[in-house]
Amino acid sequence: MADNGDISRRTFGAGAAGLAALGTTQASAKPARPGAIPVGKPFVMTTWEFGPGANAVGWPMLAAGASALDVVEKTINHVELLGDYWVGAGGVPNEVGETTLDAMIMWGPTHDAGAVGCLKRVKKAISVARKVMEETQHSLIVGDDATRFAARMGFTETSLTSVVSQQAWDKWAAKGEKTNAFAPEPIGKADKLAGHDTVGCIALDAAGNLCVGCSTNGREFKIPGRVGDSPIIGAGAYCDQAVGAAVATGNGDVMMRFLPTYHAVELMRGGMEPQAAAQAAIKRIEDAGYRIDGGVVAVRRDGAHGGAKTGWKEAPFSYSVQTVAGNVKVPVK
Ligand code: SD4
Repeated sequence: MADNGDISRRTFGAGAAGLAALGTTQASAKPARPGAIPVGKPFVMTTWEFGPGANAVGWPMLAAGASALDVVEKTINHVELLGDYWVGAGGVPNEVGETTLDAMIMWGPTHDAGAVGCLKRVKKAISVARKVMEETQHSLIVGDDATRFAARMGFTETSLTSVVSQQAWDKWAAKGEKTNAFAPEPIGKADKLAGHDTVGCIALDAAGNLCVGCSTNGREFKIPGRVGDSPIIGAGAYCDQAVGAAVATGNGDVMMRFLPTYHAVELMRGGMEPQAAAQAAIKRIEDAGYRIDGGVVAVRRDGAHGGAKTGWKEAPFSYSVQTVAGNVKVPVK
């Protein structure tokens, strides 16, 4: 993937002395088409219940002038290290009891992106995804090779198993059932997957640059090697510097077949409001007959936002947006 000339692959993470204490970098990169794109007012949006706490990490960075890239990474790192059962270390095990992670990050000014799929034994998946974006020409690295890449980039290998994930697997394995990944496709009839939580984050910085990221450990008792929608660009997340960004959560095995975040961003490009764009992306999946739990949140670069969901009767899906005016938590109906 090419740099746009404004910022080189290796300088868009360059530090600025004034922000060093925050561990952040300067919001120095210029929009792709200066003049054509309004700068906009900074915001950070994070999905699910993580929202308010995660935005409380990202917003002070933005307010201090940090790059949206740093904000998305650190906001997601916060969630990855919470010990949640669906995101990051200690989360849902696969069929053989191992926790593996998917994550991606995409940077508006260059349209560059980096992702990891089925990452093993490394906690901060979004940070490894950032290294894929910044240090290589690749966009997606998977499996044990993603772990080897992370080690090469200086990340520490550690077990992602926790007492909770071990107990969950022991209980499931004791039943002797086959993973539900072999069940028929959820067409016409709702899937029976356990709850979900993928963290998605979108930020716009003071320089008017947009970034999106997401991180998950995917699906309980998945077949080893399974990679979901989260690290697939345009499926789990997508951004376009001139338009806005979107993130997805839910049954990624189905959702990735529709590239719902790409779809939502393209609809916003055509002038559709964010909420209508998210609804249309979800409707495309429903219209194909799929009955899943899934959600999309779309944020236009001027800060207008909206979300849509399908299914999810039990888990109340929400997202939170923080601006200079404070944090707003929005339930998705
Ligand atoms: C996946 N989409 O791997 C993720 C899981 C998720 O809300 O988002 N759950 O399928």
